[in-house]
Amino acid sequence: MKMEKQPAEINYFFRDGYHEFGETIYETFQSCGDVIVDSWEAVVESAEELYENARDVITLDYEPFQSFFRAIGYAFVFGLSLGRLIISAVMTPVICAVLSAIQGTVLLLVMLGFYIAYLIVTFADWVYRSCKKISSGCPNCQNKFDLPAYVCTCGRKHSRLVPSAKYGVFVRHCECGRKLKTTFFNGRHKQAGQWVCPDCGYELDGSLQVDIPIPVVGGPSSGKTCYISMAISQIEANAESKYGLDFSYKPNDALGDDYEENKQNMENGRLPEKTNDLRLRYYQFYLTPKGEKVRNLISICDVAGEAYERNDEVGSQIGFKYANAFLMMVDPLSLKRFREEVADTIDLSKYGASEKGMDEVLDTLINNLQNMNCLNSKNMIKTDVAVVFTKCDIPGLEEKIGDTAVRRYMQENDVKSKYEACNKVCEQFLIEYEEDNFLNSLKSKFKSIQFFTCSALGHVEDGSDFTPEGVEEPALWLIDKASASINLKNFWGKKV
Ligand SMILES: Nc1nc2c(ncn2[C@@H]2O[C@H](COP(=O)(O)OP(=O)(O)OP(=O)(O)O)[C@@H](O)[C@H]2O)c(=O)[nH]1
Ligand SMILES: [Mg+2]
Ligand SMILES: [Zn+2]
Ligand SMILES: [Zn+2]
Repeated sequence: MKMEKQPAEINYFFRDGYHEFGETIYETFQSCGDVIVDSWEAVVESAEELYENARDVITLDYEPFQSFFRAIGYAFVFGLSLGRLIISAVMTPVICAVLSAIQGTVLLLVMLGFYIAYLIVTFADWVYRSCKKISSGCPNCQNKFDLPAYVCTCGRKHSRLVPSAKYGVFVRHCECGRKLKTTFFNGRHKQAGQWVCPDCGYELDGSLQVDIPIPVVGGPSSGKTCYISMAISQIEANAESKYGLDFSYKPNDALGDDYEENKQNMENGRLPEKTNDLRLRYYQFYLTPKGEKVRNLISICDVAGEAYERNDEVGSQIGFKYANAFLMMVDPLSLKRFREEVADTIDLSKYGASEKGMDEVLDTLINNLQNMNCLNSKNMIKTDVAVVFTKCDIPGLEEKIGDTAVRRYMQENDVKSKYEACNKVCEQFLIEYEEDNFLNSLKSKFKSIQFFTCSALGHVEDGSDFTPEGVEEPALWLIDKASASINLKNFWGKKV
């Protein structure tokens, strides 16, 4: 792969090496040519003198006696010059060629050394990155890449600060003269300077990290924002004590970050505002096992539910394509039959009942993912999905899909895993309320799905504190699946 031009000095062997090599050969052969020319001239000159003197001797025209001795002298000079010509015409080129060949070989060996070092370092870098799943994403333009672009303290942008045979394997010199480290191993990410998105220039964190974007999918008022705020604050509260993970929220000012505000509001029993943004809004936090150097940067992405009513809106957002997993929010009240059943007993507006059918939301998502080439050879989407029934504080739901229902199913069917039972119970619920379409699409299109039930609030808004139930589990399940370093198998009772 050819690297675009970097604002760095070209490695000596690339810039001067070739040039100097050529120059030396040229000079060597040129001086060799000079010797031949000189010798030739001497031969011609002595031959002429010899001829003239010999002629004088023969014709006895002019000082025949002296001419005779001069002729002998010139014959001698002629012999010497001829010898020199023969030697310089035959031997010098051979010597020049041998010297050049030696020089060329040495240069070639050094270059080869560079290439081998380059290949080894690049390969090691790749292995390390692949094993750790190192990647970065941009919460502004939603792109994903293996490495952000580096901006030197002088302002010059190095789009690929990686080992290169041309600019340097371990280090390169910026045009400003600064020495820049180019690999994970020697602290590339620790040096002064800035890391930015290679596409939009948005400032990013250049530390070693694994980018895990998880869009939250659901129609308008399905409970996405309540869930996200509550799930992140629950993970924040329990990360260390319960899961032994380090949590650190990363405020994101690409599109404005209202996590703190939502959290505060919800802690005081108030609801977050309706989301108006049709673009994915990334709520980002680091979640990493203690002592692990490569941090996971989790992005839970919210969007106004209306986005799922518009194909073009989802289709224009590359973030969906790069999603590691999806959190599918299902408001039980969006199941038409269920909504009709409970309409007489509860005040639907208090629950912010979502009227948008989940099958339509899912269709929009699947169509767009198909267009984005996210299908594998079996025509399935390679992404894990957590299907989360939210608002499970709705009266009567506990009996149908809540813990009570799950426990009962486990007892009656001798099922050991509560997750397996939860899947069965939720599937039955969907079938009972005629949502077969939604269920079939889910099961046929995604690599793996797991159902969850939760309540972000615990009860309708009444001024009292909210009491979330089961909100962190679905998010952590997906994070565990996506992250190489996080392992919560003890919590699930199996490896996910
Ligand atoms: N009882 C109860 N109501 C909830 C729960 N979660 C959400 N709601 C209600 O549902 C409404 C909508 O929730 P949001 O989180 O704003 O929904 P959203 O999916 O973000 O909606 P958009 O921003 O319009 O896409 C809230 O105002 C609450 O009234 C819950 O766990 N229990
Ligand atoms: Mg919202
Ligand atoms: Zn510089
Ligand atoms: Zn960007």
